[in-house]
Amino acid sequence: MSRQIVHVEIEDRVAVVRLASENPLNPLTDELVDQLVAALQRNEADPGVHVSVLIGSARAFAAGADIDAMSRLDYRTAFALDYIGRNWDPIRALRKPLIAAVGGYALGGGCELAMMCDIVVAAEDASFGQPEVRLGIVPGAGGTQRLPRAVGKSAAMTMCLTGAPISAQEAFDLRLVSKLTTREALLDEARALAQSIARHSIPVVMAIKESVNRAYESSLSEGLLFERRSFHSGFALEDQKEGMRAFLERRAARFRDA
Ligand code: CO8
Repeated sequence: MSRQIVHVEIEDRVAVVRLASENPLNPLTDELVDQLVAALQRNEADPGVHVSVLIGSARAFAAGADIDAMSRLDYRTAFALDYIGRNWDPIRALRKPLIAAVGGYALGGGCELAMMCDIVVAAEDASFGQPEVRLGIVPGAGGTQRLPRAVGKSAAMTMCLTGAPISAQEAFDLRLVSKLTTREALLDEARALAQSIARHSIPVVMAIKESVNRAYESSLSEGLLFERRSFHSGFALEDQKEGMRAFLERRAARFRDA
């Protein structure tokens, strides 16, 4: 049996998923990503988990793909085995919210992994970068696609073309990060945010994630139609009745699916 390098703790409907490779820089080896995906898929299937928080080590969220393994890769193998697609695409398919709590390095695939999450919280010591150009490759897990959507073309081009990292403060100013905190408070802040989501009705939370993601995948009119239908279907839920009744009765909602 392989050693466990991804650890999960569940409390109050929030799962904290910790990347804990032997190398504290958390190179994204196949072993690490396979275990990460397995953990996230278990959370997805667990009705006791509403939100996951992904965190790395004291030194790094993740310092990118495993350069040692990539140095031996050829085109035939990369294509035939669907390198990256094979074990990264399932992360994209997750329907429950995933929050990245980034401290230390988030480079290459590490930055891309953070961007695959729904919300990014960062500690002041975090740095984000797409250094692939310095290794003679193109980013391969969304760096050229999610980064411009997050920070705009000019900043994304600068990061991808120079390979130079940006600080947590710069990432916050560019809106790559939505909350900046101290290193000590990183996990507590991310967990508090997760809990404030987890107390809501889970089918509604999942429908909202699905609808926001549509904004990246469709035209405005298609996205608005998708949202409208999702909104209409919400009236079939018991939790809609409870949420509105609770408001009118001036009390806290007791959602069935919270
Ligand atoms: N892969 C493999 N090993 C790594 C990696 C990595 N990404 N990063 C660091 N290491 C290893 C080093 O080789 C070294 O090993 P050893 O102790 O055996 O010599 C050990 O970790 C410590 O590293 P450093 O001595 O370099 O530590 P420093 O504190 O001096 O520097 C840095 C830390 C700045 C993070 C530095 O290690 C670094 O620049 N790392 C590489 C960062 C990088 O280029 N990342 C991008 C990789 S390419 C990529 O991610 C493509 C994305 C594709 C999608 C993802 C698919 C999985």
